[in-house]
Amino acid sequence: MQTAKRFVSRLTRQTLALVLAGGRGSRLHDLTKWRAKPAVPFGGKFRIIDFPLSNCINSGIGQVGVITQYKSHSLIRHIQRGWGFLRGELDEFVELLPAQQRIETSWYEGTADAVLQNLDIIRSHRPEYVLILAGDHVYKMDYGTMLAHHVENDADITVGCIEVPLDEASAFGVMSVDDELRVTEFVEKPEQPKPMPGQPGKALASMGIYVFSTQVLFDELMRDQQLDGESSHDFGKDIIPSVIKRLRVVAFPFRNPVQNKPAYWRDVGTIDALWQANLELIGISPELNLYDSHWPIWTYQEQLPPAKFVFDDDNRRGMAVDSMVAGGCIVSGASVKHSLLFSQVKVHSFSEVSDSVIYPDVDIGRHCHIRNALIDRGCRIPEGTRIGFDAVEDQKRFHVSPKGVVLITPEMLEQDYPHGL
Ligand code: ADQ
Ligand code: ADP
Repeated sequence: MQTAKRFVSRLTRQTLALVLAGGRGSRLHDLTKWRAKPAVPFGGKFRIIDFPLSNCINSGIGQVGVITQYKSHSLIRHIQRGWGFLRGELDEFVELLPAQQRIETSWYEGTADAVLQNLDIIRSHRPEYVLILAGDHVYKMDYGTMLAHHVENDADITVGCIEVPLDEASAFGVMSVDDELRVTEFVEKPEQPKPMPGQPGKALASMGIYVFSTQVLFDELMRDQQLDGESSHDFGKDIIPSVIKRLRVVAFPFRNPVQNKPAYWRDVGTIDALWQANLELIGISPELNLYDSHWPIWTYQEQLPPAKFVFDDDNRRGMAVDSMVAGGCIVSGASVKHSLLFSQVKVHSFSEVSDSVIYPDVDIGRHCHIRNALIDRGCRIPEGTRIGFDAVEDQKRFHVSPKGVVLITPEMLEQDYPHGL
């Protein structure tokens, strides 16, 4: 046991993690108009990127680069404020690697190009392994196990994978493996994904996370660079499919060892998925447990006073049930049900909020009735507003998702962004 632990901790110390955090996440509509998807708030006090970053730290990987591109201001600020606690003198860091046009003049193209642009920085850290991660997935995973799998299987590249329903599989890289988990086929976003043998309703999807032995990464990036015009310089589209026959590419199935089923992993890429994944956290034993002290999710948060639930001047109760409420919130003479309130949300008298996700600094005026909503940071909901009761009305001002979640942003309310940034 001790030997196994030492083996893994040696591997994690020899690893540089690169979190790709530049994607636009366009299916999140106006939520990603001003911020990159990894900066989208999640879980009451976190941003999505806190999950892969916390996974790194909890796995013992202290060397982390975050590659940013699209609308990175909010993301950069979050990381600078929240992730500066690592010990530089112990060679631990979370380093920001913005698009710097380090090579030639190109802006980052695909994900492989984003890594190539930072090759000199990667080289300077002299890692044995490079762990490529996506900045926009919510899950808790011990990357040490994946690294051990990579080394024990003598792999050149290891691809994290998870079973997904066949009808959702065309959103992913879909792979086939042999009995020893060697990847025999990899098709990026196939129109007709192949089911897993013996499991007609499932496909094996790539999680878009990879362990590369460092020299293999360098060789393949250089090879891909030569293919200008024929390659979009993307790991999923170009690099992985092109190396299956030449190199030893191994799959690492991400499973929950205790329950022996695929582990919790969400690409909260749509308004519906984001709303649902947030509300799922409220249940008594959600699949994603944020209260697990063995796997803390780190983040930046201002120092805030406790949430309070108060009687208003007319002795009307302020309450929240079946809900999660972050610091600095005040619910006064209003009722909140099955909802998630991020920090500093105010709900005023006579209002009712249910089945909703409310991002930080939102003010809900008196006599509002709100359900099935996702309200973006800083919105001031005017007195008497009704949301979630009449889709035709809602659609005139807001965005209504296919499953009927109403997305509201300050712009839709014709309000300025409030915190003067
Ligand atoms: P997608 O998620 O569609 O598929 P992509 O949009 O390239 O792939 O995003 C991958 C990650 O890289 C995201 O975290 C994104 O934010 C980031 N990113 C994208 N372009 C970037 C750039 N130029 N600079 C920096 N960061 C960038 C991938 C794989 C699939 C796999 C799914 C799993 O290609 O095979 O199934 O992830 O979600
Ligand atoms: P924050 O980190 O404060 O949550 P956001 O992620 O909400 O910031 O937004 C990212 C950046 O976009 C911030 O700098 C914010 O000021 C800016 N922004 C957001 N909405 C608007 C808007 N409607 N007009 C101009 N700038 C905006």
